Amino acid sequence: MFPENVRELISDKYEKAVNNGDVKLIEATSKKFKDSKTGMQYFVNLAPSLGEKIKSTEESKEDPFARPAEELTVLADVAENYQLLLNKFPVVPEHSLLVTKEFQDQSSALTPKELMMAYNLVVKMDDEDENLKHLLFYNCGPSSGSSQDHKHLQIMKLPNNFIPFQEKLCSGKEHFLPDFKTEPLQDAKVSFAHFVLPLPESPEDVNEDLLAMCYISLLQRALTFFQDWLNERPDLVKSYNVLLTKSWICIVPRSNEGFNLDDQDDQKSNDPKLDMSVNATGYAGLILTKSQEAFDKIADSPNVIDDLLLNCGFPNSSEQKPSEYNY
Ligand code: B4P
Repeated sequence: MFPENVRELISDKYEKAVNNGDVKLIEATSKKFKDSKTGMQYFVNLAPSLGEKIKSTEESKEDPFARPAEELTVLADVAENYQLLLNKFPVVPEHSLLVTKEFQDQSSALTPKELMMAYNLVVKMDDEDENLKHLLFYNCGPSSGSSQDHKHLQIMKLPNNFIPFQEKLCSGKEHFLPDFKTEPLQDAKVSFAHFVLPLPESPEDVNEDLLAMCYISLLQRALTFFQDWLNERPDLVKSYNVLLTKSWICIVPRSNEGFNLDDQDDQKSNDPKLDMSVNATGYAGLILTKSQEAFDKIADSPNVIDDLLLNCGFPNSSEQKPSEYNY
């Protein structure tokens, strides 16, 4: 599906594209924080120049993946119907996209074939000897933080020595599939709902069927929220984030793309709030902001991120019994 040297192919293509100005690496300063309340690690990127990117791309409603530039194309043909492209506006070098050749909707579920491709790509990109780990993610639906409607999965390198909370949650746990007695893992310390399953240690034990069963069982829990909140939020449109590494898979149901202070009733509250949007990466603790003000709020009190993630998701449901899921 992917050549053995896919990491090298991405690296070479990326270097050329940056030198020729075809990829624009967005400059960012980054800092790690730890939330003392939840134990969650955050890696925050402050990228003030993102504001300019947003202004320059706002007018263009064209599908950027319909006719991708040769300069950004790493593999023009993956499993017949997909292509591997460089992200034109990365914050993390070599950030790449797995895109359908023909237009498909970003609100559509991942297929078993796509899950297998995604997993294979992560396995080929990771390198234990070099401590190189990747996060593959899919922003699905209008509130998931996606900006492009053409179906695309994204992969980027995790910061060195950065441990997403899902990794800790799965540490020492064997792979299992949820059933009527066993729920997916959910960290009770964070405020937002999320569903995680550890994957088998050996890639040889991972196949399309296993990934599809993991995905469906997690998605079932995520979609329950949309049914339960129908009365309170009739405007809700099904949206969720999928996060995948070599060792775990996670789904996060989403209620809002971002948090807008102007829309809130509780403006009287003195608690600082973050006025920004998040995509799947946020739910691994990777936060991207273009505003110094937001960065300072986080530095002052990292727990504001947990509050943001709750406002863009749903309340943690780890206390709920399995039978209460009825989707
Ligand atoms: P989407 O799923 O639609 O949206 P997104 O990742 O949230 O990126 P967005 O475009 O909204 O960018 P943002 O300002 O939030 O993904 C679309 C992808 O296609 C993006 O990666 C986009 O850059 C890329 N793209 C757009 N036009 C393209 C073209 N013509 N050719 C090739 N690729 C194209 O964030 C800016 C960047 O930072 C994005 O790359 C984003 O993915 C990345 N990012 C977001 N959160 C991050 C984090 N926490 N850490 C590091 N990087 C992060």
